[in-house]
Amino acid sequence: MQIYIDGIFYPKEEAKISVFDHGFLYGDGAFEGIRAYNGRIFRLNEHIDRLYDSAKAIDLAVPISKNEMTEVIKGVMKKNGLTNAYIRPIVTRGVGDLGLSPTKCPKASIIVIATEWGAMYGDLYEKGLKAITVSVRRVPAECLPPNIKSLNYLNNILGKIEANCKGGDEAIFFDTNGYLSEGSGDNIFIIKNGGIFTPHTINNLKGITRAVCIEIAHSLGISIEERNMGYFDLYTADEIFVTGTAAEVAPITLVDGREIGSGKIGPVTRQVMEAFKKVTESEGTPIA
Ligand code: PXG
Repeated sequence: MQIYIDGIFYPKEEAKISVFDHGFLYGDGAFEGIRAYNGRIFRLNEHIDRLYDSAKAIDLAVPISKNEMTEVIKGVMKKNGLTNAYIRPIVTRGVGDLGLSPTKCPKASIIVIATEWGAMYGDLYEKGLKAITVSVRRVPAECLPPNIKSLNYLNNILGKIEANCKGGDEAIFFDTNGYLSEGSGDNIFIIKNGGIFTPHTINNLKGITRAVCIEIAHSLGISIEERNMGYFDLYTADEIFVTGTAAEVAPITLVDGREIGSGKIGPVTRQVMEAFKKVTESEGTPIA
């Protein structure tokens, strides 16, 4: 595996950053998770736009242009001989001192890792995931906007730990107002009476897979609406699925030990899963 750091490729064992990098010391930086299918990078421009927006929101200047970033990402895929992969571009604040101030970090660093990574939840795409509503709330936008895909995922990880401890495959977060937010690394969709509902993106990450699923719903003629939801909507849903680059479209059949709908993967979820697979197989920015 060859990893890109600031213009140079290093073997995995030698790919290292400074202990004084503020990305390491404080989670001061931004990242993306991107997938490539059959030699094409899925929704690459959207991921690059979100990476640069995350960086902009924390006043971090990415030292290369978006076009250059595109070429770097394609280059990492080529260098590693990959056609199907998970790609992780990272922009860190760079090397500074032990103080918090980013003014002490003259230059941001860019790291790109790409690796083969199949279906994240294995056989659960057929069995359904068990989800747990966690007591830790999603960080509110007035503290840290969930739309910054920052290097600090402790809020998400605390939820994942709680879900793991309680025997769940994924966490479901509420926000501090009690509204449904998202999973630890995915957006959430609820199906009720044939319609699909998903929370507004004020309290969750504006997921790129989420956007694809909204497009899919429109193309299938299924009604889709953004709205505030709570526990009631979750427990009385006919079907639930979560979406993310890593998770793709994953069905949730049990929440807090309660069966959702029939307790089996529902027809709308199946339709969206199939359509999503078709989209990933037919689109994307070619590597070559
Ligand atoms: N919400 C959060 C908090 C995320 O981190 C998504 C939603 C889905 O967004 P996309 O654009 O990918 O559809 C994410 C995705 C993991 C993992 O291991 C997930 C993400 C990042 C890193 C790891 O599940 N982000």
